[in-house]
Amino acid sequence: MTALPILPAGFRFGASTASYQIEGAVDEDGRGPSIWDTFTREPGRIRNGDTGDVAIDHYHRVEGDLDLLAELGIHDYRFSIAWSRILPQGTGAVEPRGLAFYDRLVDGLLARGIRPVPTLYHWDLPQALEDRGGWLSRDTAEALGDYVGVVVERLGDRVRDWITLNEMSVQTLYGYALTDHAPGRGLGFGALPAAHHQLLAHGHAVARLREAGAERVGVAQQHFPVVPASESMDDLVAAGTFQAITNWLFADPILAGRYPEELRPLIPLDDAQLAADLELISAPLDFYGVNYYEPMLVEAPREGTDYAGAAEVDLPEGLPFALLPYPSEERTDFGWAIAPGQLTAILRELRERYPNLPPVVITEGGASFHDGPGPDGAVHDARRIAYLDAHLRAVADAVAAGVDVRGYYTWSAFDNFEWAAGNDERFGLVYVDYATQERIRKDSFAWYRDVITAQPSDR
Ligand code: IFM
Repeated sequence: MTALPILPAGFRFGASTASYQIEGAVDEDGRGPSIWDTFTREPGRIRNGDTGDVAIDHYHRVEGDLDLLAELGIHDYRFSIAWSRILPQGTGAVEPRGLAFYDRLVDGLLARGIRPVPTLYHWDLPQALEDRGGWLSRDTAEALGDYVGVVVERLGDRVRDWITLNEMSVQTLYGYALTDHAPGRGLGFGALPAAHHQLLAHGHAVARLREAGAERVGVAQQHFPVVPASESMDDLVAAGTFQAITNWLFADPILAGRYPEELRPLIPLDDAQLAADLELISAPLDFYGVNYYEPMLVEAPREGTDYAGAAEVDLPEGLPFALLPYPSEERTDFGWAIAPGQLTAILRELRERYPNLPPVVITEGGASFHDGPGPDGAVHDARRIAYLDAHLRAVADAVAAGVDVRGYYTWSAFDNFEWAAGNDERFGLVYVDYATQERIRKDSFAWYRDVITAQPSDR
């Protein structure tokens, strides 16, 4: 493998995590329950019945974990704030012990020379808000704005970079349209209000952050490149529809102030209200976060074909598109296609679609490989190194093609609770033994550190 660096001076390397996936301590210091506490307690929802009750116990091991991040040498650490630690009921009384935890985390990062990049919402909606309608209710968008106001008042003197929401498309699709993620509603197209209200929440969050003088504000969006299974008109139309639902439904309102035309009739708002909402939603951003994992292969459903289990997302029958596994010689241990060229492709597509695209940060990229400690006690994860190397080169290709990409954050710093897949899927640069909570640096940890060290800095 040729040595990196291949990215422009000042390019920022980071690592990402999220509160419910690492913190544990779900009943401590006044934290209120979130939809994931409820969901993980429902039988059959999560592989092996795993939960985030303890996860990697980061809440209690924060100092040691921060030392590991410092050793890794990352410029930026993206973590998320658990809404129900700050406002246990989602609105109303503030829990000072929750704020104190993130205060310590931010101070600990700054003391180690790492820039904190908090995500304000990464799927762990307070259960009290779900009980009042969750993301189907417009009030939840306003409640998020108020919560953001509380957080920025406390941390805004030290935090300069903020991410509003994580992957609203995934929460809408898996949590509201299907039943794979919390809250597991299974509403099909009835999930669309959840999309609009998360977008609106993003708009409220940006407004609150701007009022408080935040320097850099962005959002983290999952972008699945959508590839038609053939050049036939039917497949092109099917892929276009799926593309609109997974990508443009969430990116167009933010980056272009409109909904994709074909989806507008499904948004139950009159024109005046929609225009006002879109104005808020499309307030300019300082960066646009792209989370990239794999492409989707889409075709027009063929009569008599059973698509159940064909791709990793099982869609209900009767839709105008069907998902197939993306053809790839290499797959992660989670079964996801490894296709770095598709990262370059989606970045170029974003730049072409949005003339006002702000600088991009890859806010997540990584792979689950199940490697564990060998006889020598070390974790030799050569496949993760190859994966990251290829994806960094794909980013460099996008930069060479004129896309302004400013950073890459790997998912994830540590192995963690992978939602419906539980603890088996391991995305970390640091291996975590869930029985003992021992942390073991994987080979990719040293590799990433060396890449960062070799990167010309303009800091
Ligand atoms: O673990 C998740 C993360 O929470 C959101 N983006 C995708 C990751 C891997 O599935």
